Amino acid sequence: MRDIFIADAHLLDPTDENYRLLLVFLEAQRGQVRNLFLMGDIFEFWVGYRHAVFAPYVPILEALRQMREAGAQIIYVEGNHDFHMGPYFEQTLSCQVLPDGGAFQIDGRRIYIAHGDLVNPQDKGYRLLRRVLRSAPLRWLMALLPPDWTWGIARWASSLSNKSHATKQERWVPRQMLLAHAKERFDEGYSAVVTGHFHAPLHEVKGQGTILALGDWIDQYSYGVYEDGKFWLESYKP
Ligand SMILES: [Mn+2]
Repeated sequence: MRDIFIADAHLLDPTDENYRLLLVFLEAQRGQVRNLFLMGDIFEFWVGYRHAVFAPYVPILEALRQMREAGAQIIYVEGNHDFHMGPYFEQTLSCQVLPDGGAFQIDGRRIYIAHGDLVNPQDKGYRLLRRVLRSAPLRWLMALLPPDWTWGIARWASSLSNKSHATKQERWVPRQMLLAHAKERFDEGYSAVVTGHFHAPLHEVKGQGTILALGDWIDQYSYGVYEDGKFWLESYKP
């Protein structure tokens, strides 16, 4: 049994290539996975309601339910596009939801898992926005709006931010920042740090531990694997 780590699929429409391939991948992994770590931004937009889910996400939710039924424990680390995972993830899928990431034990070793959007301590503006978006009042407001409206607002906000970020298309891992972040975690006793968010894969073994940045499920189709005490990255080629 292996552990699988996936991040940044930014799923939107079941007919998209990356969405389709994620379903194929999960089906092939079914029954062989102990822990499935969904490391954030799996969804382009998610907010959890008690009795409703967004229609485009029905196929992936069903695939996750089948993974769960086949014995996988699902751990959801929230991203900057998918948070307030809510009752569907916590109850229906019995996921362990970690809003900010944090500690996780595998085979008696402590690893640190996080989406990666908090790796930069200088990014104060983003941290404030993040706190507001995740605050209780905003969660209540979103719960009061009809799901069709939240979906529409989120798609509109995302089209605005895509426009403003159109110039910085290249994807890179801020390696030094990630190493500094990992060093702090290693000093706290963690033996591995796994993050997503940067859409570029990175795997380094430093004296104290392993650093894994997952890449994405859009261009790289990269994901992390842990088995028999070792971490590595793989790239999915169907
Ligand atoms: Mn992200």
